[in-house]
Amino acid sequence: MARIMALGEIMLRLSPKGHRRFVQAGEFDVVYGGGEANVAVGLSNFGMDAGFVSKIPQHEIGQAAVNELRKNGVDTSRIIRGGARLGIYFLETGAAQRPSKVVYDRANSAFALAEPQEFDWDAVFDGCEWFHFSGITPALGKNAAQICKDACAAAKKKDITVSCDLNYRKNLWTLEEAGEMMKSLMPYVDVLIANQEQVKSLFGMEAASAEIKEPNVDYSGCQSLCVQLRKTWPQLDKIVLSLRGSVSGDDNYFGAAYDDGTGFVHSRNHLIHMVDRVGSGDAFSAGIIYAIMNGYPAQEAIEFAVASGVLKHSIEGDGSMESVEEVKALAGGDGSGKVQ
Ligand code: KDG
Repeated sequence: MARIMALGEIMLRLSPKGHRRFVQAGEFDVVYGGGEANVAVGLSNFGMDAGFVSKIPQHEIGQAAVNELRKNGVDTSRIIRGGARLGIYFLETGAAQRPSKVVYDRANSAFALAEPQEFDWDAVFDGCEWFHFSGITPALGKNAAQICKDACAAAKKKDITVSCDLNYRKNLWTLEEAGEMMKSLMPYVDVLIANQEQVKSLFGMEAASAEIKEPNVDYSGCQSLCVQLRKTWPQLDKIVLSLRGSVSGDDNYFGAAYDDGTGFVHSRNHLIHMVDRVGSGDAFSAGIIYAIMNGYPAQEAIEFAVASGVLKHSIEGDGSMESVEEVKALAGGDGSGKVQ
C-alpha cells in the first residue's frame, strides 16, 4: 500500500471561464480538488508513493474524480465506492480589488454521509509511514469528524507520522466549533501545518502578527506561537507556519517559519503573482512532507515547501502539477537557499 495516505473529500470544481463572475457564466471549467486530495496529487507528482482515502460515488462523475487521481499517480485502491453525490464547489476567480468567491454545494455528499465503520484502517495503513489530514475533513459533519479521529488513532497505534493542516474554512463551521474539534485532534499530531492567524484564533494563543514587508520580516510572533504550541502539545515534533503579505491586487508575498524541534528558521519571501491561489496551501503541505520524508535540513526544507506553494499560484486548477526539479530551482533561486 501507499507510503503516504491522505484522508478527505474530493470535489468537482466548477469555475466560470477566465475572470468572469458567476452571474456572467455561460459555461464552467471543470477540475477536481479538495485539500487533502491536492496534497496527495502534489506528493505523487514529486514522485512519492501517495494514496487517497475517501468515499466516492460509483457513478460517472465519481469515476471522473477517481480517474483524475489515478492520472496523477495517486493510489486509489482504498477509496470506498458508493453514496449518491460528489460534492461540488463553485469558484469565481477574483482579480485586482475583487477577491475570489467560493460557493459550496457539498452537503450530503458520499463522503459526508459515510459511516465510520466502512473504513478498515488496518488495511488503509498497511505499509504506510505518513498520514495527512486537514481541518476541512472534521468540519464536514459528525461522521466525518469520527472518521478523522478513528484514522488518527489507528495511525498512532501503528506509529505512523501524522500531519495536520489546520485549514480553517469559515463557510464550513465557526471558529469556536473548529477550535474545539481541532484541539481534540491535536494530541495525535506530529507535524502541524498552519498559519499564525489560524493558530491564534482557533487555539486562543497570543503573539504579535508577523507582517511581510520586504526586505524585513519579524518572525518573532511565529516563534512565540511555536513555543506555546509545544507547551500545550508536547508530542508535537515539527511546526510549520506560513505567512502571506498582500502587496496589491494580484500580488502577494509568501514565506514561512519552521520549528523542526532543533531550532527555528524561516524562508526567504517570494513575491508572487496570482493566477490561481486555490491549493497553494496544499502544495506547501506537500512540499514540507516531501522535504521531511527526504531528510532535508530545516532551512532547505522550508525553502522547498515555500517554493512549492509559490509555484502553485502560477498553475490553474487545484492540484500542484509540479516537479521536484522546478521547485528546487525556485527554492534555491537567490543563491542562498541551497536545496539538495
Ligand atoms: O485547499 C484547497 C481547498 O480549499 C479546495 O481544494 C477546496 O477542499 C476544498 C475546500 O473544502 O474548500
